[in-house]
Amino acid sequence: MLEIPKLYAITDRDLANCSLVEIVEQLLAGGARLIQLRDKTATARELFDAARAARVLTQAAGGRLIINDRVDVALTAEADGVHLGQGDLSVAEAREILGPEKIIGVSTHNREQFESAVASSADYIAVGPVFATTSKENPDPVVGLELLREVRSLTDRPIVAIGGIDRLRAPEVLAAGADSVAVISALYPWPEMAPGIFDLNLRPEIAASVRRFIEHLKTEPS
Ligand code: TZP
Ligand code: MG
Repeated sequence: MLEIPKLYAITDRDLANCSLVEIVEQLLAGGARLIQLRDKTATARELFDAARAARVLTQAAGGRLIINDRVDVALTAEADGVHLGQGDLSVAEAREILGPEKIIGVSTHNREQFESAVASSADYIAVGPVFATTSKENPDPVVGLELLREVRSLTDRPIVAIGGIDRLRAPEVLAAGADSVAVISALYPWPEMAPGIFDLNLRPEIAASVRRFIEHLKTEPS
């Protein structure tokens, strides 16, 4: 069974205002050990180059690197695994390509999709959006904590909650049955803080915000 940290950190180049590799560097510096390389606008070439560099960094830190969407990039860059959406290759197809050792995660947005994921060889199953999110184009309807509570009894495999989770909400999400929270915007929280802030070097802020998130998860009962 996959051992999964409580925080699953996801890259966002638009929010971070720096390169994917710089983001990974900061996520690791903040203590994240499970990182998803997600960039919907990168070419395969760009994603591959970033994945190769990010893999060196994650390995050195004892972390794991998961590639969003692209099984080909995950395979070629020798990442630790891939995260699949409902529109990507199926878990079975990805498993055939990646083999038994790689981590395969899959997003689900309702009970039916969750049950299909349970029947697959997915190593973890993501559920969301738990809350409203602005980090995904055309997100599925919000599933709330109810779906998490409902599906918890269907599997022993790790459940990852995603969508609108900040550090204050994370404990209730874990209490509802999630093993881990996948987070984008709460790790890059400054656009609301001050206009023009993108002129500053915000990279250390990413690490600080990851650190705060992890510390909060340690102190809160879940
Ligand atoms: N899938 C469901 S919600 C979501 C994805 C990729 C975005 C999560 O981002 P945020 O900013 O933590 O809501
Ligand atoms: Mg996808």
